[in-house]
Amino acid sequence: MSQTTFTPRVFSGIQPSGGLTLGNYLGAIKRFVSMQEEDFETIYCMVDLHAITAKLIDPSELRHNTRELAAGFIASGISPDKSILINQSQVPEHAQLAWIFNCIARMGWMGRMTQWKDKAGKNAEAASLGLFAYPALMAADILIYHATHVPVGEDQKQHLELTRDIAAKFNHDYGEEFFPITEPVIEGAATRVMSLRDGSKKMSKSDPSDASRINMTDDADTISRKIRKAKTDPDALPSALEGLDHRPEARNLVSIYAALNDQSLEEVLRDVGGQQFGTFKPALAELAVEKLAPISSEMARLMADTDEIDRILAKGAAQAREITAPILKRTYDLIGMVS
Ligand code: AQP
Repeated sequence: MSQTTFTPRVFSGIQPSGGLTLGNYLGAIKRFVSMQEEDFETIYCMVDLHAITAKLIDPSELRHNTRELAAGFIASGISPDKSILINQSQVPEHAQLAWIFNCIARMGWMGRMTQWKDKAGKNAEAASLGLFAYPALMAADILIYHATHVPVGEDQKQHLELTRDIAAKFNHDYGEEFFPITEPVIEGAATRVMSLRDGSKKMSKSDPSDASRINMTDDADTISRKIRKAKTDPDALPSALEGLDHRPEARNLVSIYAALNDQSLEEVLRDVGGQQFGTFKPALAELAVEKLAPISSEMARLMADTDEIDRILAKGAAQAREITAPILKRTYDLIGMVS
């Protein structure tokens, strides 16, 4: 196969399945923002088609979540002038390519996805077909742009590997290096932010306990209270990284501090080693409020006029389709569909 050169292009998305969490912000959005300033075209997406795979959402709530997520992206620093901002269902080529990928991916590949196993739980028979096919739609989201890089949190690593497998199989089956083999970008001090109530569980928007997460819309008092009540152990903080071994809750709070303050874990531990949580938690709460309050107040301002958000998403969809329509057309041609 001939060597193809792809435009350096970033794609990533977040589900409007609830409100944005600190996990989404530190694991994904902070990197989305910085990649805008690098040598990439950047496309960021509210993946509303994914949001209905685990359970159906009240229609007005889904619309609200989607606009609020767009507000969260913009308030965090994603500029509609530098990045293409879209809502997935407004760019139909995502779903069209997903169908093709449903026919490329193998059942065995999908069945091995840990997110499928976690979310379907013991009752896989009752899970939706969409939940099973979720990673094929995610591969389509990425590859319909020929995206070369995808910034994500740790939890999405396996889905990115599947995206690479789908691209490689398509390229092999149709004898052309048509889709790029996309690189995951998993960077930062907090690529896996854990629940504040249980250091072995990921912080998640759909966790039934609101105390387990910091929502990007939480006010200062709520953030402080949640951090004060976060589960910890009785020991003082260590001065070196090895001292966090087997202390998942302590590691989580130190990682959050490091990511919010753009420091490494080692740097934070050098400063706070020896402190009790009674001292460290208020410092973390103060830092979290300082960093998150401007974002939540800008989100509130944007949500006061959702027409502006809708205009941004309509413009983004039009820009996106200039990229996606020719890629879908060429995909159909390669497969042998008459056009
Ligand atoms: N806790 C986390 N730590 C680091 N990164 C995280 N991400 C999510 N949670 C964390 C990253 O955010 C991006 C978007 O994720 P998503 O919302 O589309 O899906 P998710 O990973 O399933 O997130 P949630 O909050 O757990 O949603 P629900 O509860 O609906 O399933 C991804 O890059 C993800 O890695």
